Amino acid sequence: MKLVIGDKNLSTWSWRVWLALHSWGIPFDEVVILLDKPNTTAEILKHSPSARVPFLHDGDLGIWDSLAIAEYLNEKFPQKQMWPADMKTRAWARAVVCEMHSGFADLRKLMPGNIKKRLTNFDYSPVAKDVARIQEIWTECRKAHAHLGPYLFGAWSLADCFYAPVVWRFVSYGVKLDGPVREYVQAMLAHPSMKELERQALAEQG
Ligand SMILES: N[C@@H](CCC(=O)N[C@@H](CS)C(=O)NCC(=O)O)C(=O)O
Repeated sequence: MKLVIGDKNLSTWSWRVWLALHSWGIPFDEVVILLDKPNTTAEILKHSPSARVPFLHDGDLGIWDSLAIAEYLNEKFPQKQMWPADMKTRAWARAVVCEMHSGFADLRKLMPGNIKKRLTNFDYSPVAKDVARIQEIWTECRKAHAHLGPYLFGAWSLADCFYAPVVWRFVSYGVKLDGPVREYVQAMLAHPSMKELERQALAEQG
């Protein structure tokens, strides 16, 4: 399989799928296309008809959109258990992932993902509603699953891959973190695949 992604430092949608492949030990080649360059769209269009990354090549199949790719990986590698095993828990996990996938536009706009960035005193009050809702999601997930492990649904799942970009946004923009939210961010930053992605992003030029 070959994954087409944007910069390791910037491409939040790419992070989700890269984390899924890396964390579940699925071998893949990668093509990195730098975003915000004059030829970015032309380069992406060589792979993806949506002019967006991530895009996954698997033989003669091509899939775009991070959620469609994640669901494909889940079906292709059922033994990896990317979603929680219990049906009701799985439905909850998909609900929070879909809420992330289709929402929080204000937060994305005001606080673009950038692993290298560290701001103090950033005024995130214009997106306080988004920040509060995400913290509510994390707190409720952690409350119900803390006995099973440190991630949203206990064990590492696709839900964590989809919320990883917010973890870095909260760190980059100095969002105040307390209690279970703080613990979750710490657990995420300590995950080996999160650390590897961070290492590669910090090493990236540009
Ligand atoms: N809903 C899409 C969104 C993909 C997206 O917007 N990707 C950005 C990069 S993070 C992109 O390709 N931008 C194209 C550009 O900057 O020209 C997904 O989940 O994959």
